[in-house]
Amino acid sequence: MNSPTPDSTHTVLGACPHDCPDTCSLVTTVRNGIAIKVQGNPAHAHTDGALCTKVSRYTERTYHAERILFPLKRTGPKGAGQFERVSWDTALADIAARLSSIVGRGKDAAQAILPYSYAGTMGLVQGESMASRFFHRLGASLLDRTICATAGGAGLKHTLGGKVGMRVEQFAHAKLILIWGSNSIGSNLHFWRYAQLAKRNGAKLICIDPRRTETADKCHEHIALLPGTDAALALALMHELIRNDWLDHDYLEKYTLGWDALRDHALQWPPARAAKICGITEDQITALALDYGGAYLRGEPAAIRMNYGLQRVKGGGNAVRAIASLPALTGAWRHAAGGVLLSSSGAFAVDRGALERPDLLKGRTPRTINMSTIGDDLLRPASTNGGPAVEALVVYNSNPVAVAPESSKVVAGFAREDLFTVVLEHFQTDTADYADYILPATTQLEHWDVHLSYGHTDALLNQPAIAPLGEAKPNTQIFRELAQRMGMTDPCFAESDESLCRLAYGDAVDFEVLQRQGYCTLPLPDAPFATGGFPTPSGRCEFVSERLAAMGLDALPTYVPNHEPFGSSKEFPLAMISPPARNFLNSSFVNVKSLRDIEGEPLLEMHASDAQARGIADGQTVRVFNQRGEYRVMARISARARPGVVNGLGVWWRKLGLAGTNVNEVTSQALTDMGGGPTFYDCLVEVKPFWPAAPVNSA
Ligand SMILES: Nc1nc2c(c(=O)[nH]1)N[C@H]1C(S)=C(S)[C@@H](COP(=O)(O)OP(=O)(O)OC[C@H]3O[C@@H](n4cnc5c(=O)[nH]c(N)nc54)[C@H](O)[C@@H]3O)O[C@H]1N2
Ligand SMILES: Nc1nc2c(c(=O)[nH]1)N[C@H]1C(S)=C(S)[C@@H](COP(=O)(O)OP(=O)(O)OC[C@H]3O[C@@H](n4cnc5c(=O)[nH]c(N)nc54)[C@H](O)[C@@H]3O)O[C@H]1N2
Ligand SMILES: [Mo]
Repeated sequence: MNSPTPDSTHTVLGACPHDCPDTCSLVTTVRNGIAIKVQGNPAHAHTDGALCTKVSRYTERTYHAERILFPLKRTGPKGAGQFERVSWDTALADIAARLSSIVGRGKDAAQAILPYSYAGTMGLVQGESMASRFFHRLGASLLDRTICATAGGAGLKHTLGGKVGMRVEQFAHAKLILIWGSNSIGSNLHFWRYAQLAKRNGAKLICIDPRRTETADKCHEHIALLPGTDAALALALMHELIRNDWLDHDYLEKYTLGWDALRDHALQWPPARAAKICGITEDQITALALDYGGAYLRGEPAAIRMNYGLQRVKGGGNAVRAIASLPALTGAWRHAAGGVLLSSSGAFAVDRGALERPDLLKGRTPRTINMSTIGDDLLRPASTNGGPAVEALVVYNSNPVAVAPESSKVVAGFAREDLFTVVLEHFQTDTADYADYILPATTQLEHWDVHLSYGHTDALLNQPAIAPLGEAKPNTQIFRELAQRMGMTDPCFAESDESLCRLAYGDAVDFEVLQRQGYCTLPLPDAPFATGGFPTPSGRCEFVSERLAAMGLDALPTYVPNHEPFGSSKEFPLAMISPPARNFLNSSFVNVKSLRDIEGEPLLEMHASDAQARGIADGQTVRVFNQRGEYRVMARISARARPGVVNGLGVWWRKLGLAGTNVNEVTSQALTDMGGGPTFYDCLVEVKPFWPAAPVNSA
């Protein structure tokens, strides 16, 4: 905001980089070159001057005593976490030599190199700009970045046409809000503010979630369905809307595709059928239909806030399709405060081509590896995955050893002695423990970036507030220097971070506005689909999708049972979900002590009946296991868990959890119906008390 003068205090405008729908506008106070405070920008409507507990502690994370401040080279066995300090020169020269020796083996050999990254920062510049240019120029394997949202993303695309929907601020004016698969208070706090405004104005709030979350506590009703059964519930809702003729026939006629087929399909889903599958009562379904249909009859706006929690199961894409279809049945889209929102990121015109430069592939078509199956992929021999075995891995903005499913495989892959691994990080994470080199990366307070949001429709700019700590460098700079050492002379490798920030939106966003106020609101209509205009091929809300049919999938939104359906295994009778912990952000912040202290220790919430049946007492250490593995955790007997479902909260760092394990020991690498996404919440387990004296496999 104002420029630094020596020995003075000034503030700098930034953006929260974390993988969260809120993407807050930040104001950092800097005194004598040190960031002393990070606050929410009061001028930014969505942030409203307030931050979550995590990010309000951002200085604690930035100046953490365990920040990686120098390049480190491995000295012990893989995974032991033993490193020595080396110079940038030594590290970059060795890494460049190792990568060059792979590339030099001939045509397509570079595919043995794999970048692995996700949304440690959501920044468009410190994410896939210079990094992608570097890997494209090499001809390295491509990474399919599926670990979070691709099933739901595909579901939206094949229904509404993209990651589009209601404007989040409009939720404040809704009269009915379904909070579907979202713990808003924990993971989308700034949306919750709008929901509360609506509640104060008389809106009814209904939470649909297997877990009784803190959000469910504050809603008028909670429907605790079994994980992975949302499509059955949505189809039964349609059944009731049809049976009662709570339908906007004019909207259906003009702005939807395939209504007759969907109608026939939904009529096969009477509430009794869905109730059995969902593990809820028929009355709950008919009451929900009355609420949704009633809003239509009264001419009141009904809004649905979905989140990605519900698409981490085999039928995740279809579930999103079924739910995203609902507003078209009642014409809820006619209201600015009606419709559905899962992600708003499709509203941003990001010039990814300019940032990532896929043209540097120069006609080569490297194979693509799905990040959600990294365990299997690292263990695959040559030629079984469309190319050579992975020999070099460059990890940035991600902690796969903690967050990827089926840890035993992931750990075995990372432990391969013949794998050369480079990790760009702030901290010595579980993944960094397996690195040959750890390279110190800057945090958001130390670098430039530009952001979109998947929970609102404002673009943001992040300007550096302080100089890089120690010898840390931005991801972009690390790839620039590697490119230079590998003889990449294209001018695109010399572009500065500030230029990359300007490139991201081109003329679509006014950079001067970004610089002046930190954010820029996209000019969008309030009721985007009031008269159709969906970005689908037909321009309509597509109940029937030709594109899905062409891919051999069901053309209609369908209930697809889980890979591991509840009740299908005697050996592993409990369904486990592992939703986010409120004070962590995936595995980020687990090492910030004040936040870890709030979370206490890794917890497994269990219903009293399930605990009693297993002789488990509250606070006791338990083993959670299945055919894939076992992790240890403290049992919390709690009404937050419904019978039959256990909630393993948060992705803890393995080394900070019990017995060096976390929830992903038991999750599977099976994928979703569309989008190739992971199925973290489609997971059957058994739970037993842990008796230290007993042999581990005594179950
Ligand atoms: N504090 C905090 N905030 C976060 C994150 C975090 O780790 N911590 N993670 C961020 C990330 S990466 C993302 S992708 C976003 C969104 O991430 P999401 O994972 O969508 O976040 P939540 O809204 O917390 O969780 C979804 C809710 O879905 C519920 N759920 C699980 N299975 C099912 C199901 O089958 N059906 C239904 N209806 N509900 C189900 C869970 O109990 C949980 O309450 O949040 C982001 N925000
Ligand atoms: N069991 C289970 N597993 C899950 C989930 C779940 O709900 N249950 N959620 C899944 C979801 S939704 C997601 S999105 C994934 C998330 O998985 P990841 O994207 O791997 O997210 P994080 O665990 O937050 O790890 C990000 C890392 O990036 C680092 N980082 C941050 N900024 C920078 C930077 O500027 N430069 C560099 N070099 N590094 C940086 C951080 O220090 C951190 O260690 O996890 C998934 N895993
Ligand atoms: Mo995510």
